[in-house]
Amino acid sequence: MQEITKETYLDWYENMFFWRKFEDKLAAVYIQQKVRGFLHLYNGQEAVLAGALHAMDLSKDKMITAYRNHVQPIGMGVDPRRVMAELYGKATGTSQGLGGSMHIFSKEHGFYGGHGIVGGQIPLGAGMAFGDKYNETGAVTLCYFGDGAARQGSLHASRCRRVIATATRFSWRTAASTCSKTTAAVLTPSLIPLVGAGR
Ligand SMILES: Cc1ncc(C[n+]2csc(CCOP(=O)(O)OP(=O)(O)O)c2C)c(N)n1
Repeated sequence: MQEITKETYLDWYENMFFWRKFEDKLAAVYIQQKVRGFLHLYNGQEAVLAGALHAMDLSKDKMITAYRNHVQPIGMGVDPRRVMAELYGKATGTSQGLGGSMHIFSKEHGFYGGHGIVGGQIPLGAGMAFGDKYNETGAVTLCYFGDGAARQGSLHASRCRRVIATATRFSWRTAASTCSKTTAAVLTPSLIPLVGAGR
């Protein structure tokens, strides 16, 4: 990992500030109904992204996440105007305006979405990491999910598959899972039922 210097902190701050402003603007145009459909923001979690990007090798590593996906691709090098165009449903957007808020995608920049099905990105991320391990590229896949998604069978099935693969031939050190523990699954408290289930 690169050294963390004063310039790094300033760089992080500048990026985080830009991402926050970008999403604040989105919230404003959403209220004006210029952006349609759902809009899930990443506000408040920018530091997680700044740190993760610092640890990544952007020439080969990949990222996949859920629907709070507007600023990650920008951090990975996608032109913010293309992300904004996608949200406006324009042909110049990252998915030609067909994906919208939850489906920003840029294979060129190693950003694999943007997924609306809670937990849907987890087995996909595990598969991407497996592909890199299999092809010995040395690349790492970062897979983000919320604590609500942590209850999805897809997480446990992916982990189980990983155990089987490790026991046979492959070691999946290429997959890094990042769980955003906000104690909320959108508006539903995600810890209360978990505590109940543990009794
Ligand atoms: C398979 C599936 N079930 C239910 C939903 C409805 N849903 C959308 S967001 C959400 C909560 C997800 O919570 P979490 O993973 O913690 O992410 P957060 O949005 O809180 O960051 C649910 C249940 C969905 N999109 N997909």
